[in-house]
Amino acid sequence: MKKNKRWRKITAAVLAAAGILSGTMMVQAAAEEAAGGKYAFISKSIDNPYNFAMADGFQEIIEGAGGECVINHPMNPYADDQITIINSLISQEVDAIAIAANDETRLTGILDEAKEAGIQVITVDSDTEHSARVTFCNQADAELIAQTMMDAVYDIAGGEGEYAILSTTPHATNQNAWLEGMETIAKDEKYAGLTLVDIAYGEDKAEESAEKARELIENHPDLKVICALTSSGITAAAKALAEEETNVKITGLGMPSELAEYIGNDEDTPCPYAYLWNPEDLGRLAAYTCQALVSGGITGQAGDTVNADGLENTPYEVTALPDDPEATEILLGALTCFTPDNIDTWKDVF
Ligand code: RAM
Repeated sequence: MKKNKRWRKITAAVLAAAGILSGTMMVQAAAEEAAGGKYAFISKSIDNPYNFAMADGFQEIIEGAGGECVINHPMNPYADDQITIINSLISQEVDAIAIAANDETRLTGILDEAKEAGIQVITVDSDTEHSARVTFCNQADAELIAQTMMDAVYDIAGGEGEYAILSTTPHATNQNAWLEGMETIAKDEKYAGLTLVDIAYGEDKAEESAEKARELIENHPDLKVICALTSSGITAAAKALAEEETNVKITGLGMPSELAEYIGNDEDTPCPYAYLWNPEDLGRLAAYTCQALVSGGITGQAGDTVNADGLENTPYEVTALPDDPEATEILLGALTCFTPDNIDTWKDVF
């Protein structure tokens, strides 16, 4: 079946080159192919509402166009779990894989195999080595995220004192990019009064993240702020802080629907404010990108555009990475701040 589809694409291309098939017919053929394809989404792990939100957005667009959607949530946020899934998807002859990578380098071999099998591979949320994927649907600029996090810590700590960072695993590309960004920004004079005392890894799991938050409070009696770069971690840690009745505050990246009860201005509420992008839209953008690649509408090169009906910034431009002009990404947009004033509205959105 896969070969037939490829053959259709090749036939259409040959006919078009010979001037036999009109441009409109080409687009139609491509759209039909994209609509009928089999599209896979691989999240970092199960037990994380953020990943379900991304998967929902992805599925909505794929099935809305008549495609088949295969959603995979690994049991653990590790490369090995994702490698097993990718192997299976190669056997299933899917047309495209969108993956939130648990590891920057360890997926390269298996993703190369997927590409050799004719599968379009993109990353979303968390990137791999650039050669392993065609393009990356990036939620927001890593420097912007890092700057936003540092400024939140600075503001909540009152410009001075101890802070800690709660991450997921030491291998997650997105977490590491934001972390490194924060460490660079922290060298600026403005942040000289702040001291990073610990980086904890909660594996994107509720229990582990809560446990790490408790350890941070215990090990650092002068700790003022925890910055959680993980949506499942921030909620679990916020709950732990509320239970511990500590003065330590938390901020970071979190889903408003989950965090709502922990956001507030009063002393007892652990989170003054937090940030995120729309994870459903990120999943939708990944789906549109996969469809455009499978249909041949784009190749993932800089200058391509992805039409994403219903998304705020459509059409989305494929841009070259400043540090690797051969590689590209597609930026979803900016971050939204969830405050005591707007949380009641946002908690019903995602
Ligand atoms: C967690 C994951 C994900 C990250 C969000 C903010 O759910 O680590 O990759 O983007 O948090």
